[in-house]
Amino acid sequence: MPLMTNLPISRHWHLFCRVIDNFGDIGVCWRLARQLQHQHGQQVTLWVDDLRSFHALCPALDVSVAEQQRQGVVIRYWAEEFPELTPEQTGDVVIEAFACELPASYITAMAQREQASCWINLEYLSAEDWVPGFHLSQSPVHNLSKTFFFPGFVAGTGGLLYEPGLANLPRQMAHLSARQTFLSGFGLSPSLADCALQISLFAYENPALEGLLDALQAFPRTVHLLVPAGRVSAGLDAWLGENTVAGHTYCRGALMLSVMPFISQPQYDQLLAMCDLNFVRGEESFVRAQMMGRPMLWHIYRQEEEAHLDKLEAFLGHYCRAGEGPAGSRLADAFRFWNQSLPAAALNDSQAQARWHELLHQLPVLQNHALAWQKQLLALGDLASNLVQYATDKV
Ligand code: TRH
Repeated sequence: MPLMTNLPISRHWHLFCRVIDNFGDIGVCWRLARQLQHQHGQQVTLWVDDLRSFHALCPALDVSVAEQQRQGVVIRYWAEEFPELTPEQTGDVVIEAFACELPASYITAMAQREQASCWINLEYLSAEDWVPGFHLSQSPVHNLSKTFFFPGFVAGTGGLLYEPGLANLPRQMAHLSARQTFLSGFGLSPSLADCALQISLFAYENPALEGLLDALQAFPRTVHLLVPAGRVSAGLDAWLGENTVAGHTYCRGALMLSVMPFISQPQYDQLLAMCDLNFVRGEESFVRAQMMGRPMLWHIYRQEEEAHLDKLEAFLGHYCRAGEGPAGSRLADAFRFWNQSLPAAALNDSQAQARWHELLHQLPVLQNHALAWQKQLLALGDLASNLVQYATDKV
């Protein structure tokens, strides 16, 4: 019997990524590029304007080389001066990530193709109600049409970015020996045997950090907090009263705090998978924790005029449904507190500490909730497959 394959016909995909700040833009694009290649057999070129940020997620990248191949994906440095491409050299499918605006010469070349490219603007993730209404909307540009493709949490959106097998990672990291081996790779050998909980922390600068650390220090059981170096590091140093160094563990009361370097994307996945609770941020780490079925608390990317708070509430409206009663509303309040939308003044220090402790005691319930939520998201199909299905129908 011939081997049946569901792979669609291989097209040439060009992904364009401008790194605005942090790691989310390239984090999404790099993951999508790999998935299109590995899972869907597509030929992928990723144009990116910041190889240094990319290198943090993918240490195998050579930042001094303008064109290279990594994990089956062609990576090209998107310099200010864009090379002249012939129409045939443009992509069959062209994705501009997060409205990054393609080079004018590239659009001109695309417009001269015999068979029109499928041109897609991949949008930022939002749980707001208007998203399904705008998903797959079209905008005419010259003689071309651009499609707005929205990831999302509900039917009628493009779903979320995750690959098959991701949900199995927590099981693989559940064994003590797997976690110890992982940590020893970063020079860390804390005593995990007596540790009740492991928590990862990835966040922006956050005024609520001090209260969280106070609460962990005072927790009745040992908590292991793992922190990749980054924007939260200064807050840790201030609280600890010393300059933290990656590869070291600091003990304060019940808190065992291990500092890690900024790790590669697959290693970060392992970290999320092994923790009982993950503090995540932005877009990509936020989605990873959800698609692994792990409890998480989100530090949302701040926007002008507090626009991010509407996005936070829209997400909480789905994630912490009213039907879940007081537990759901307490969980929503924890998100609000972490994002300062529930003002710190609303809770005094001991109330805030009691809330954190309550949340930690609730983790088994939150774990069940995370799995139920993951199941709901899985039903939407994954973003890369949804994109392939949409685009390959067109080209
Ligand atoms: O870095 P982020 O805050 O990214 C973004 C950007 O700021 C973007 O402009 C903004 O629009 C968006 O947020 C909302 O957070 P995010 O999205 O979680 O991306 C982080 C990436 O870094 C993700 O792919 C996981 C990865 N990562 C590692 O590879 N190693 C690490 O050690 C850590 C902590 C993260």
